Amino acid sequence: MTAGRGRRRACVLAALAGVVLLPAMAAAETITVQVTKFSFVPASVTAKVGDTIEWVNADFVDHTATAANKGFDVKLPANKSGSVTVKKAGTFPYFCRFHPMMKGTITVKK
Ligand SMILES: [Cu+2]
Repeated sequence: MTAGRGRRRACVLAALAGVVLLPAMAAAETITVQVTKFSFVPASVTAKVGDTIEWVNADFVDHTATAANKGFDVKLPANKSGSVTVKKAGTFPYFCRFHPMMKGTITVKK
């Protein structure tokens, strides 16, 4: 009888710990990249799986953030923003389809 109650209390404590810890572990961030004067600033960003990369286009022309491996192709109209949520670890070079000299890199860690 007493042993059973003790085990149940341990289960409740474990469940409470899970409730407290999970939101902290799942917290995803948004990393902002400015698109200005035909360049990505900063050109290299580091993110974790689940984070969102947001590009804010401050230029008066359209740009894109297009992965070299075609994993994403985000349109960035003049004075607008666009974003992508990264789901895999790795290094992802990207460029602008309209101005291929515009280049950036997203490094995603687990
Ligand atoms: Cu461009």
